[in-house]
Amino acid sequence: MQLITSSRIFIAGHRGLVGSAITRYLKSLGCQNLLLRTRAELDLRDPYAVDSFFANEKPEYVFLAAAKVGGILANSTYPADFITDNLIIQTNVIDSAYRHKTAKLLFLGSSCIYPKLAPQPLKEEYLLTGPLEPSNEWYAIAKIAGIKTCEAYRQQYGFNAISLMPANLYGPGDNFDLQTSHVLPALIRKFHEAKVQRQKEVILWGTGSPLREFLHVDDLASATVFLMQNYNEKQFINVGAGEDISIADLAKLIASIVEYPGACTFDPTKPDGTPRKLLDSSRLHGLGWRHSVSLEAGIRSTYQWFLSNVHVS
Ligand code: GFB
Repeated sequence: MQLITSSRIFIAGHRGLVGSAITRYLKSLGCQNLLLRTRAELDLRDPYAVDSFFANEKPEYVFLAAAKVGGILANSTYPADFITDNLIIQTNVIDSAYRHKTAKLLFLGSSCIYPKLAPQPLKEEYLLTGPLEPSNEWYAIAKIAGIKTCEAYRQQYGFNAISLMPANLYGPGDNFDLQTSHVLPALIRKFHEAKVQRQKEVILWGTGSPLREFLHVDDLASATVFLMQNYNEKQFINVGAGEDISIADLAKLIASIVEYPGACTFDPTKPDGTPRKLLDSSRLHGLGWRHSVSLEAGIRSTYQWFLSNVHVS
């Protein structure tokens, strides 16, 4: 069975950064049978509601992009929510998809599943070879459990569930709340507001030395559909852009795009998180997929999205 434009496709989490990008991409391909539910319409933490949704709608393909996500501060402020919500949501959706005969499910993880001090770039086989980064271990444990749930349902039931591990994502639809967001949207907001308010200095967290690999969410969306069409293995697969950048250099790049002329100071009392998490995406490249959005172009378009949708003045 192959995903075609008339397939019944459920995008769990279609209002989030990832789910909205997958929805846009599938619509651009002409998919007409997208099954979309807001949180008010379908609480994915409720196993009975999820089961009844699958029983009634019988999705053929599932993109599992619903998750409790956030940046370094959100992860350490809400550890119970990050582990429990994610475990419950993914278990409900994977189990119902299997029981109601979904043809294929794609689960989304994160590069934080790898050990904090694993060799770089991170190959898929480094999973579970060392201790996790403490600032996001709750989220990482839930995502590792999601990978293993997919593997277990494949092994025991022959259910075609695949998993992707993306680099740090950004793009239109991102969360720009300074308390809960990831670094890239936080810096867009901080530099923009400092420019508008003519502040002389912007304070950023940590030392600026950690390295991060950023992938535009439209590239991730294209990778999810590519793998939905072309990949049917137990082994989860990395999805990255192949390059990383220090937080200090990212700050310089964003400041220049936003045209903020002032200074930028790091507050080392705030956590750095893991020192580096560059993915080795050669397995995916070997299948024929490549990303296409450069970091600079991606930040420029995300800044425009922010100006039109978040900070309209
Ligand atoms: O994106 P981020 O919050 O999470 O932070 P992680 C990345 C780096 O940016 C850290 C620094 O070294 C932060 O200290 N940073 C500097 C800032 N200024 C800021 C700021 O204003 N806001 C934020 N948020 N960071 C996440 C995990 O880790 O990666 C998630 O928490 C997930 O679980 C995600 O896996 C992909 O990259 O450290």
